[in-house]
Amino acid sequence: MKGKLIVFEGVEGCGKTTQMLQTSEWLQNLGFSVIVTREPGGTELGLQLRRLLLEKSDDKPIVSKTELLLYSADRSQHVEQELLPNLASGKFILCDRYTDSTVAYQGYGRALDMNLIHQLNEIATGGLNSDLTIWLDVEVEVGFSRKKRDGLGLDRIEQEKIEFHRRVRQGYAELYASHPERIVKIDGSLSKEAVQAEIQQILTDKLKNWVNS
Ligand code: T5A
Repeated sequence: MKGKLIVFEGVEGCGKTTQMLQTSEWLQNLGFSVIVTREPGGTELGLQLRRLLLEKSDDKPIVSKTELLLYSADRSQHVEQELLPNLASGKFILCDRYTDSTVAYQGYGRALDMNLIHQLNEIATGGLNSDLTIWLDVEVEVGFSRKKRDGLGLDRIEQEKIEFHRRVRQGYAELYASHPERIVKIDGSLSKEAVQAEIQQILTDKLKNWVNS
């Protein structure tokens, strides 16, 4: 079987990271070779870009178009250095955020030109799409109440106004409506166990097709 790219998406605190790690463990127990990675920050260069992107700096705000270019640069490096080689060697890649984040955050959130975003996504990925994208949908307030409970503070993007994050969620809803062949939606407000059970069910069905393809 060829390698597969499975992406986890959603607003802040939707539970992506938690679910991605549990899914990795489950797939490994089934005998698959799995790597987990993320954007931004899935490479050495990407870690530096992640810091630039998420650190709060009031006196030197990042211009929206620069922000878009930095996320694209991170993705370009990540695709070449991590995703393509691991897919070629037949691995399952579980990735925390990918191209849909740019559409949702820079497109819907920042209202940047959608054609420009699609062009940059195409350039950065060379046309590599996910085999499956799992969108964990929660109300923005639910995600932030989880983050508040964690007490870790908010990064530059998390500190945007609530309306920004509502537009991001709307962006995911529109992406889901446009790409039902690629994106599945799960109610991220359910318990961690219930969300994981749904993910395992979806992947069990997918695996039947993938193994035979
Ligand atoms: N970004 C990214 C862009 O603007 N454009 C882009 O192109 C890309 C790629 C990246 C930031 O960059 C932006 C989006 C982001 O702002 P990130 O690393 O993805 O940041 O950070 P977050 O999205 O903030 O990820 P978090 O790790 O904070 O949130 P997660 O992964 O959604 O949530 P998780 O699993 O860490 O859980 C958060 C808390 O909730 C609990 C967990 O235990 C944890 O305490 N939790 C639940 N509680 C109750 N019920 C459940 N079902 C729960 N699931 C998790």
